[in-house]
Amino acid sequence: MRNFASIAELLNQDRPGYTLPQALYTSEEAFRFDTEVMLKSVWLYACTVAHVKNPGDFYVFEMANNSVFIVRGRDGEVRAFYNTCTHRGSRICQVQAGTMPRIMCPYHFWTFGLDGKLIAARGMPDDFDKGAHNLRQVALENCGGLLFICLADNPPPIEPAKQDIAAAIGIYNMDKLKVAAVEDLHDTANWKLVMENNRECYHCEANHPELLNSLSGSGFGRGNPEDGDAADEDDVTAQVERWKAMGVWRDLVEFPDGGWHRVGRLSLAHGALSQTMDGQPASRKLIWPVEHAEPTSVSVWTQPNSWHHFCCDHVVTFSVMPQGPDRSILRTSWLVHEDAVEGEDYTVENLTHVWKATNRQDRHLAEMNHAGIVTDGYRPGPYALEENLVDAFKTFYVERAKAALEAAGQP
Ligand code: 3BY
Ligand code: FES
Ligand code: FE
Repeated sequence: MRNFASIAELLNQDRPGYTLPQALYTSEEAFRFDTEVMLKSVWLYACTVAHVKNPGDFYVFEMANNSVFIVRGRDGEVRAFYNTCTHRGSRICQVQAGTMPRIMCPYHFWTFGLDGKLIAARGMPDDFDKGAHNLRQVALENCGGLLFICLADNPPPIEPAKQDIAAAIGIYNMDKLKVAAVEDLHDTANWKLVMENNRECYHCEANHPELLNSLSGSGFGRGNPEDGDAADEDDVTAQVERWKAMGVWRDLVEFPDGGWHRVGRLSLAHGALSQTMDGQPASRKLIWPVEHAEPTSVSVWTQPNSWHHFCCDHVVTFSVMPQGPDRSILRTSWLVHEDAVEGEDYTVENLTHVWKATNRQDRHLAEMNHAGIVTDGYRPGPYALEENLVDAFKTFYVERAKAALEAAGQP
């Protein structure tokens, strides 16, 4: 591994309760460190089981120089492989997503089973050992339908977060969903700023008219009477009782024990039943076990690169993929019931409207933030009280970064 002494020094300058030192957001070196060390030591959200619904379906996750594809095998298992051929290293999957009966490298047509085993390689010597040239597998875990990968040789433990996430979203049965729309937004901002922006609603009131139809401010959706949105305390208590009685309640947990997930059931504002412009479900086929819609969503946030909202009728899922010191991709996917028919049960326009608008507003905020941080005048600034989850993200980043350096013998 390269020497990252300068990064270790910057990490030691980090001040609790404040934003990071400038270079950790902006420098080429910090980006190399993030993508070569820090982000390889954690679980990264890639896509859902619905993105690879049938045997042969594949989906590509890209981070800086690394490209990994996720593919469903004939046995129904979902696996992840580096997107590089074991012959002379060509990239294999050339497009974002698709279906293939076998994995075939487009260069010299070495062919692999959907389980990564090399099946055919033309013109090799008699003593060629096919078994020694299977595709290189990447660790993958299925948390209730959300697929996480880890580029470490020895991934960190994923329990108990895995069970906890699965328990929270199991009622939405992701195996029965389909992807209705995907959008990639290219942000001219460091990935950590895209993430920090997601972890607070300090900016929401002034920036997100569409989202505020359904999302109440404080606590990311928990009704707060002072916001004049969701409901008053009594209503929230009554809602919780109702959802408990329906068997869909879920207590909020926030990054327990330095952990990497936050999950909870939240109230939607103004009685909205879904994150849509008119507050009505975007899809007529509900995806939760209750026959009618309720003003609530289960939301999942994971460190360091994802967040997800499970409404009664659809799921929106977000993955941040770092591409350069000031370039990040935000990939958003909208999922509906597999039986929902476009044009009849839902329209993509209505389904995607709120988050397409919100993502553009958030892109602008992250880009503005990055543009200010690169100036000579930037100094780490203090987090507001309601930016506690930005602080949690930053602290996770610093702690995991330090641990990864230490593990590599570079304390
Ligand atoms: O989607 C989210 O989780 C956060 C909450 C509020 C603003 N934001 C985009
Ligand atoms: Fe893949 Fe040659 S590099 S077949
Ligand atoms: Fe926002």
